[in-house]
Amino acid sequence: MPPSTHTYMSKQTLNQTEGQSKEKVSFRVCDIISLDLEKYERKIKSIKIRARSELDIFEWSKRGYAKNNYWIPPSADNVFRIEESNVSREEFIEKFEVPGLPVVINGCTRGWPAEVKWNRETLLKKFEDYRFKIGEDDNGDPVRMAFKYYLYYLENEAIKDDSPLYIFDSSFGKLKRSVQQAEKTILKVSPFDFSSEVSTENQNKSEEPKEKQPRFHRPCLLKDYKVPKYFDDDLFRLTGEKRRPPYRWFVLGGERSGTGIHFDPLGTSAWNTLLVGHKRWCLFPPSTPRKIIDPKLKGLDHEAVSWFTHVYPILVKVDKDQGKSFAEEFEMVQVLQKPGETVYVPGGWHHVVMNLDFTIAVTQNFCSPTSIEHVWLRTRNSRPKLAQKLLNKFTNLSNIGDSSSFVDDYELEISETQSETDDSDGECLCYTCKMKRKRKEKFDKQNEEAEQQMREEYEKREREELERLNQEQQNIKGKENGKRYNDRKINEEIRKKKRKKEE
Ligand SMILES: O=C(O)CCC(=O)C(=O)O
Ligand SMILES: [Fe+2]
Repeated sequence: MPPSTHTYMSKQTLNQTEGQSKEKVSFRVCDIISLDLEKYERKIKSIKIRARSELDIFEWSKRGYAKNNYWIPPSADNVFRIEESNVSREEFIEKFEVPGLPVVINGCTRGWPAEVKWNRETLLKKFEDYRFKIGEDDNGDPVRMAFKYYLYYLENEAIKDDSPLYIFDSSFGKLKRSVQQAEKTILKVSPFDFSSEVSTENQNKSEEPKEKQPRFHRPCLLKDYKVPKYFDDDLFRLTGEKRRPPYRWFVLGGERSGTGIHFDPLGTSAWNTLLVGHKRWCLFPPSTPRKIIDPKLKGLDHEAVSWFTHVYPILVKVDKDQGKSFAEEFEMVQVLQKPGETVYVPGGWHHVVMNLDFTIAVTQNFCSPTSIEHVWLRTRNSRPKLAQKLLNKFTNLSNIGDSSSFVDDYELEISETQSETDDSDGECLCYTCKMKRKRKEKFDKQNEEAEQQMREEYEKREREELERLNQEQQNIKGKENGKRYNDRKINEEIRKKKRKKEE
C-alpha cells in the first residue's frame, strides 16, 4: 500500500483519536506527593544543560513545535497488522522475518501485569525517588532524574519544550551484588532488579536509620511483561548476560519526545510494545539512501520532532516530474501505534519515532536464528569477540560443523574477488570489483541529486516560513496601530460627549 501523503488530520478526527485512549490525567504529581520545588528548579536546569549542552537553556522552546499538530489520520497508517493468537511462529518467520518486513502485532500484552501496573499513578507510588536515565552527557555518562521530578517536568515546562526529555532506561538486572546491597540503604532502587524482591517489612528490620530506607516495595518491571512468542529465541542470550550489549529498555515520555532517525546497532532486530499512549513511526527499508532520510540540513538537529516537522513533509511531497514522492519511491512504512500494539522492526530498517501523547513502552533488541548472518556481518569488525562467540554457540547449537557454516560463503566471496592486478590506488581490477564500484558510483550520483533536491526544498520552506512569520508580525503591528487609532477615536468621542454635557 503506498504511504498516504496526509500530514495532519482534521480537528474532528484528531479529537476522536486523541480522546480514545489518552490516559486520563486525573491527578497532578503534587496531589500525591510533596515536592521540593526549589530543588526541582535547580535540578531541571543542570539536567537540561548536561543532557543537551548544545542548546541554550532558554532555547528549549524556541522553535514553537508545541503549537503544531503531529497526529496523523488512521488512514495514513500503512503497516500490516496481525493478531498474535492467529499467527504461528513458523508463519511469522516465513511472512515477516525472512523477507524482513515490519509488522504490528496485536494481543501480545494480554495477561501482562504491566497492563494494570504501568500507569502514572502506580509507577509514581513505586518509583518516586528512583532516578531513571533521561539521556547522556558529553562524556557519555548517564544523566538521571528522580521519577517524581520527571513527571512534574512533564506537567509543566515540557508542555512547551520542542523536544522534551525522554526516559530511556536499560538498567534491567544489571546491578552487582555489592551495588544492590549499597542501594538498599539509599533512596535509589533499580526497578529492573529482578534477582530479589525485597519487601518493605525486611527493609524495616535492617539496621539502617528509618529515613534512609527505600520508602517503597522493591518492584520488578521484568516480571510485568513477557517477550512475545516470535522473539523469544534470542541468540545473544548464548553470549551471556555480561558480554551482550544493552538490549532492553523501559521507555516513558511526553508529547513530542522521541527517537531521531537511526537503525538499530549490530544488525539486531527489535520489538517495541506500547502500554499507554500513541507513537508515530516512519520506517524505511535498509537499502534506502541515508542522505535522503537523514539529510544534513542547516540548523536542523537530530530530534524526532524536527524530522517530522522538516524532513517528513518533503518526503511525502509528490515530485511533479516523477509523479511520486520519495516516501513512495523508497516504500516508507508509516505507523500510528496504539496501546497494546507491538511494532516489529527488522534488522537494518531505518526508523524514527515520536510520542504523540504520554506514552509508556518496553522495547528489546535481539538476534533471531533467521538474522544471525546479518548480525554476524555487522558485529565481526566492531565486536569481533562477541561475533565469534555468537557464531560458535550458534553452530554448536544447530549441530552444523564449522565447515558448512555460512561464514564460508564470505571467505569464498573474498577469494573470488581477489585479483593479481592492482592499480596504483591499490584498487582491485577484477571484473566483480569493477562492476561493484560502477554500481556504487551510479547510486551515489542518484543520491546526490536527490539530496540537492531536498536541500532546495528545505531552504524554500524555510524562506516561506520566515515570510509567513514576518507577515504575521506585520499584521499584529497593523492591528495594534488600528486598535490605537480606534482607542483614540473612542476617547475623542467620550471627551466630546463630556464637553457637550458640561455645556
Ligand atoms: O520508542 C521509541 O522511542 C523508539 C525506540 C527505538 O527505536 C530504539 O530503542 O531503538
Ligand atoms: Fe530503534
